[in-house]
Amino acid sequence: MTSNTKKKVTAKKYELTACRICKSQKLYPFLDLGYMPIPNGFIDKKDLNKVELNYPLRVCVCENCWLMQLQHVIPAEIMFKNYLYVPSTSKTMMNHFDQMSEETLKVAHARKDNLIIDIGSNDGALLSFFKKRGVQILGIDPAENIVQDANKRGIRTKCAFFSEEVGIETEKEFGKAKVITATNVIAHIDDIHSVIKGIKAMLHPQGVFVMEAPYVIDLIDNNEFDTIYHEHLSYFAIRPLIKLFEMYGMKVIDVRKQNIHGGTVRVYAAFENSNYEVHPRVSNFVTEETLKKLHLRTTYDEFARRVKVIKQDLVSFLKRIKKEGRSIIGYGASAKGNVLTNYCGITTELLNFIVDSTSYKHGKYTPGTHIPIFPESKLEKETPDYALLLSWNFAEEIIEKNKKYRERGGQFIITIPYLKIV
Ligand code: DWN
Repeated sequence: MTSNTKKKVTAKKYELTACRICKSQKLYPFLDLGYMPIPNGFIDKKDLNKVELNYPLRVCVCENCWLMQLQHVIPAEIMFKNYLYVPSTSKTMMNHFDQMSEETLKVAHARKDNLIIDIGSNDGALLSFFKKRGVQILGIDPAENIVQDANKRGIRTKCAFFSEEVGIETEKEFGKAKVITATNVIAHIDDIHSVIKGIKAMLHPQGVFVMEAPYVIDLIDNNEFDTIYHEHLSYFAIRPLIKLFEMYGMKVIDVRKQNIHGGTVRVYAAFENSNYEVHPRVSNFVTEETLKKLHLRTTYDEFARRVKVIKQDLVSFLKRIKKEGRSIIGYGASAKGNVLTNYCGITTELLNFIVDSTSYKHGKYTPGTHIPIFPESKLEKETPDYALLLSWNFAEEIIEKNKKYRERGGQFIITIPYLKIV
């Protein structure tokens, strides 16, 4: 393994002193995943010996509104200006976005001349389905490399970090939006109050804002600790989100559970004085969060204890089969996979390489652990004994597409919610 010179970064990152939503200073730290590089900081071969910036990855929970959140904030520019994650390589995600566009247009009673804005639009995967349904579209995303591609493919996209100011200028330029979407992005933004003010500025009085984010109950119940990384500043429950929208004269009108990314909530919000009724499902989520004891420290302490057991079980299993002379690779060069390998100290001493479907990542190396990334086609020619599924959230799709590898005797190692071999 190339020596990974861990440099602890002090400049520019900052430590949270108050809750991102309610500003309470009662923050309870409960899990420390150590210092590690940013989760999508894939490295070119020529840079392998350069010093890598490592940041603390510690989680706390606000004891006032019970928002789970990272204790340190890494500057967004470092993580998102040049971004290597795109959702469109997954059929599961594309089917999900297709269904989401259909559902949101129905909820908002949108017409063809209505504007739909997607915040954090990435490669335009979601907007492409809105465009197919004939409505006007606009993306907003900070990743210069991906925005360029999106515009080339006819997905009109502004390159910017979303904020109140960007919302105001976007409304002036494009008018009010009947639907504003934000999938896996609100959890990534530090100044969440600025974002909500920006959304208010762009939203039609009878419009809906729809956000998707991993659901904290699934994260805790399924031990999804590898979804805790520097990009994800907040880990949402519904109750703190209701409080956030109420601060700005908005209401959560519906919450619908989704199976993607290890368990996600699709949250609909609208202006308090709009025509939308609040669906009874909303209070069911709040009740469930009380039953799951999200308001007690022990819930988080118990989760942290399970994380340590999963790490021990996985590392000892991998070391044992390696000692028996078996070959092991990784499948899916995901951000969560980079957290798992860095937290567990899994390097090329255990995984020979990782295969991935994202062309941007081929030929690069994982941050911190420096494992080489190859196209999935490498598995057509080789049959390693085991593939550690680093993108377990796409287990069904990945296992299905690798029938031949499994017929040749290859087996998948799945770590979440507990270690199992399929
Ligand atoms: O919030 C975020 C989530 C939505 O996506 C972002 N901040 C970053 C990113 O996290 P991730 O990289 O853990 O997400 P995924 O979608 O779990 O990553 C999947 C990885 O697996 C991609 O690199 C593509 C790869 N993959 C593959 O190699 N073969 C995926 C599928 C479905 C496949 O068949």
